[in-house]
This record gives sequence, structure tokens and C-alpha cells, in this order.
Amino acid sequence: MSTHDRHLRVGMVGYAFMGAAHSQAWRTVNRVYDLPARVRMSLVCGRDESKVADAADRLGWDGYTTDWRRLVESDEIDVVDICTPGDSHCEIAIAALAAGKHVLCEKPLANTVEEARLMAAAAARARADGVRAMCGFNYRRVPAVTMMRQLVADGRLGVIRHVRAAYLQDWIVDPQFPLVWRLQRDRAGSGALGDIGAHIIDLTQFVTGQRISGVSALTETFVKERPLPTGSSGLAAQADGNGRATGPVTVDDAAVFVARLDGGAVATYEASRFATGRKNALRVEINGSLGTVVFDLERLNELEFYDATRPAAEQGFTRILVTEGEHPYMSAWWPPGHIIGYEHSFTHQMRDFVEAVATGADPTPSFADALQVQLVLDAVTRSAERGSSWTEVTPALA
Ligand code: SOE
Repeated sequence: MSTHDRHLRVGMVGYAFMGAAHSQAWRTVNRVYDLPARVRMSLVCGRDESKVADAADRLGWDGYTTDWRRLVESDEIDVVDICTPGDSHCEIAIAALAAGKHVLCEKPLANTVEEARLMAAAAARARADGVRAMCGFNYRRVPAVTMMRQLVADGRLGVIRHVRAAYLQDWIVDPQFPLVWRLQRDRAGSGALGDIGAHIIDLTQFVTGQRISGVSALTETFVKERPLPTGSSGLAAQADGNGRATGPVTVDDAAVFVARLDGGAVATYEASRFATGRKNALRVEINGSLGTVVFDLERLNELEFYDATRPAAEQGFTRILVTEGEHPYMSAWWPPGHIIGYEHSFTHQMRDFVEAVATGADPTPSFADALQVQLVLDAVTRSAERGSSWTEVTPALA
């Protein structure tokens, strides 16, 4: 059997926004990349039969089920892809790993540190049997972000002094925007902090190779009561027409913190859903002794680089167009100069995951890496609860 005859049969749980993004990537990955295994989009799972049947058809899945346990235990499935809200990650992932399935789980890994620890332990146990697990922090796989990491690793920035990261959205500025699951602690774990703050925590640790060791934080919930949703409870939800039925918002709308990284850098982080006009604005700037690098998701094909080692007369920020075959992930796409978008980061994620699973390598970020992000989220929450007091990030092995 040639390596190309090897198939990985994927079962995906959840089919909303993230499920659609993952489906697009599963559909595309073998068309773009030459990989040691072929993906089969075997089964998609959701609770509502008519909706999941429609999703299977629309997103390109061979079949559907309304029972995630059936999917996880099926002999016809090799990989379980978890795209549900955070409150079900732990149960599904642990059951899938115990059933010998490789697992890809959306971020943040879990709703609590306790769950994340259980998941990381289950992944470590399953690894001994050749089972692999990875958490889906897709922005690592934007080529400009991967290149940023390479610049740091190659020493082009020298000693990292500052990390400045912000992830800003504005989709709940309107107080009439309904109480969707992302605004409920029991479903989502936290608000802007875990949903988008987790991305910049992971991204900056990935790029710098340093881990956040302590934080001082504050969080705020600006709108404390919201109308209950009708119909969809996702990002496209509408408020209840009569405007009377409301419920409490139990998560943060914004989280701001300063941090120390274990390699000596100091950092600022801001995650907000109340940054009017900022739709999905993720910006990271890193200042080192030899240079600065800047990434802006709204211009994701570019990197700004200031190289302080160049002759004084030639110094200044250079705009690098990260679209060439020399750049990470890019040679398989289009001819030079052709840009890519948000969805490509998921294709790159599937590329790396499939390759790792097929070759027996360890995919990253591992569940242990994602547990460390969870520990940072937890330190931020604890610091904010205690009036921004300095809070060390608990070591993963504690
Ligand atoms: C909603 O805030 C959201 O879809 C996040 O859940 C994603 O992780 C992020 O990529 C875009 O915004």
C-alpha cells in the first residue's frame, strides 16, 4: 500500500462557525498539500437531526449522527475533531482518546484548569499507544506568524524585551445583542479572555519561545444583563423581539493584563469585545535588542520588520509581503504574490496535524501546551478577582 492509500477517517463534533472552518480545511488539505495520508470526511455530529443532516450535505461530510458517543466509538473513525462549545470538550476528548482516536480540539482546550489537566493526562496516556492529540490554535499557522517565530528563533530580534498584544472585536457593543453561549460561563468558561485572549497568549508564547510566568490583570463586564436569544445561539443570534426576557452575562467582556515572560520580556495583553470598530483585530508587536516585528491579522499577508543591524541611513520598518514560496506553507498555494486569508490557517493546521498523525510525530500545540494557556487564563482570572494583585502562573506539573 502506498502512503497515499492510507486514509484518516475524520468525525467532527459541532458544525457551526468553527465546524464550517474546519470542514473547509479538511476538504482542501489534500488538494493543496502532498501528505502521507488522505482525509476522509466521514461523519459529522450535532444534536438536531435536520440541522446536522443539512450541515453534512452543505459542508461535505459523508454521513451524520446525533450521538457523539457513537461517533467516538465507531470503528470507522480514526480522528475526532471537536468544534463544540468548551463545556463538552473534556468529556468528548477523553472518551475519544480512550477509544484510541486521534483528537483535534478547538481552543481554549477546556473551561477550567481541572478539565484541561484531565485532558492533558488522557493525551499523555494515549500517546503511549500511538494516539495523538492537538489543540486548534489556528493563528500559529498564518504564514506571517510562523515567519515571525523563525525570525525570533534565528536571533534576528536579539534579546526580546517587550511583547505587546491585543485582540479586539466589537460584536457585543450593542446592549441588545443577545445572551449567546459565548456570554455564559457554564458554556464558555470565560468571555473575551478565553475566546480571543487565549489566541494572543498562545501566539506570543509560540513566537517568542517564552512562557508567561506571572500576571496582574483586570477584567470587566460592561453589560451585565442581556436579552435571551431566539433561534441561533451563535455569533449570528438575534435578540428576542419583545425585549423583556433577559438573563445575566456571567463572563468578562474585556480582559487587560500585564505579564512577565520567563525569558525576561515584559508584556501587555488586551482582549475585548467592546472595541468599537475593531471587528477581528489581532495585533502583536515584539521589540528585541536588534529589531522589532509586527503582525496585524487585518493585513495577514504582511509582516513589518525593523532591522536595527542595518546601516543607520537605511533603517526603518520594512513591509515584507509573506506570499512567496520561501515563506512558511506558501509554496503549495498560488504563484508568487498571491495572497491568502483566514481560512488558510485552518488548512495549514490540518496539514501539520495529518502529517504528525501519519508519521507518528507529536503535533503542536499539544494538550500539555494548551493546558499551560489554560493556567495563564486562570492566573488572569484570579488576579482580577483579587484587585489585580500579582499572580504567578501555576506550573503545569504542580
Ligand atoms: C469569536 O470571538 C471568534 O470566532 C473566536 O471564537 C475565534 O477563535 C476567533 O478566531 C475569531 O473570533
